[in-house]
Amino acid sequence: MSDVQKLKFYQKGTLTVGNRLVDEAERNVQASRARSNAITSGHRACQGCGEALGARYAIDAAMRATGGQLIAVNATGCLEVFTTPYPETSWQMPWMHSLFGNAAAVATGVAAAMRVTNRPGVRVVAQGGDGGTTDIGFGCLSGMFERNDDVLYICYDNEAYMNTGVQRSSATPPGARTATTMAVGPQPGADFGKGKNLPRLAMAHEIPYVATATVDDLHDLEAKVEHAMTLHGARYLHVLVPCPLGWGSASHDTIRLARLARETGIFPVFEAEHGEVTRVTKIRHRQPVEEYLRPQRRFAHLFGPKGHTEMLVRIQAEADKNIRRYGLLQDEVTA
Ligand SMILES: Cc1ncc(C[n+]2csc(CCOP(=O)(O)OP(=O)(O)O)c2C)c(N)n1
Ligand code: SF4
Repeated sequence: MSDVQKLKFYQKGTLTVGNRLVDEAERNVQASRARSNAITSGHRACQGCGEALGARYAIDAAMRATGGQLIAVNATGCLEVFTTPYPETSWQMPWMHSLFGNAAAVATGVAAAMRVTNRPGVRVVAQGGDGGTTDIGFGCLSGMFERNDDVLYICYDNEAYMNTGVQRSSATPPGARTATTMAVGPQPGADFGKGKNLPRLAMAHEIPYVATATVDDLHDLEAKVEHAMTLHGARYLHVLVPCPLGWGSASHDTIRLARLARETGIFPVFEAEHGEVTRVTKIRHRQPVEEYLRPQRRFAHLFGPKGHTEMLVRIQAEADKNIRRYGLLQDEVTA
């Protein structure tokens, strides 16, 4: 069988091509003890991908917090696809691909395996997109919360099923155009009054720690991951990660949009312990929602002469509700 191609899993060796083009002796492998980045260069995310940025900072922070004693379980989705095109991987850590909907259950199993094999120092992170988390994976996640399994679950929320062509998820905001919520009819885009607020659903389970973050404040994201790794039991981190492809935004606007989501009140940033909000990130320069919506083509139908002012008013009202609910303005007391 001399014509059978020998395949091994290699980490990518250069920025632009895979390790397959490098001599075998020069290839670097996955399990380097000297690794410094959980996701190394060479992955295939779109330019300006908020998910790649968020995952890199979150997992690196978890690696630091655990002295590298970390296993990651990854639901199917963009993050999994752009980091692990067979037979290559960008992960420089023990990393498992679960099914689309069962990352929380697989992570529970990994944590149990560490416990019964007497390796309590090895910690577990599960991660997935909003579709894998709020829709198909929600049952497994709720079970993980209810059992208080020792897992940090991180949802990278780009507000749609991006990997399969931008279909609506239950985290897609009202008014947003996706492949399944077209910009047609009297009220174009995704419906109002539908969808799930996962951070609040996680809080309802009264688990030890729930937090939200965005990729505009990476120190805050890192601090929340590090804090989460000091705790045991079920923990949930919901990170808003703009997606240039699905949002129709410029690659260089990823950080700006994440900041505007926070500064408009559309995405409240807070921490909660055992079901109670303990800290919020105040809005320093409050912005109207138009500032956030306008640079995104998924909301283009709301603007212009044939726009939908009444929908903008409703979206502003939702942001205002968040501001009141969490006390997001500088002079307000924490909710
Ligand atoms: C049971 C099942 N149904 C559908 C799919 C196809 N699928 C793979 S990834 C994906 C969308 C992932 O969306 P999300 O979880 O939001 O992550 P993103 O790609 O946006 O980061 C879908 C529908 C699948 N892999 N398994
Ligand atoms: S489609 Fe969106 S989430 Fe997926 S790699 Fe591109 S920018 Fe990132």
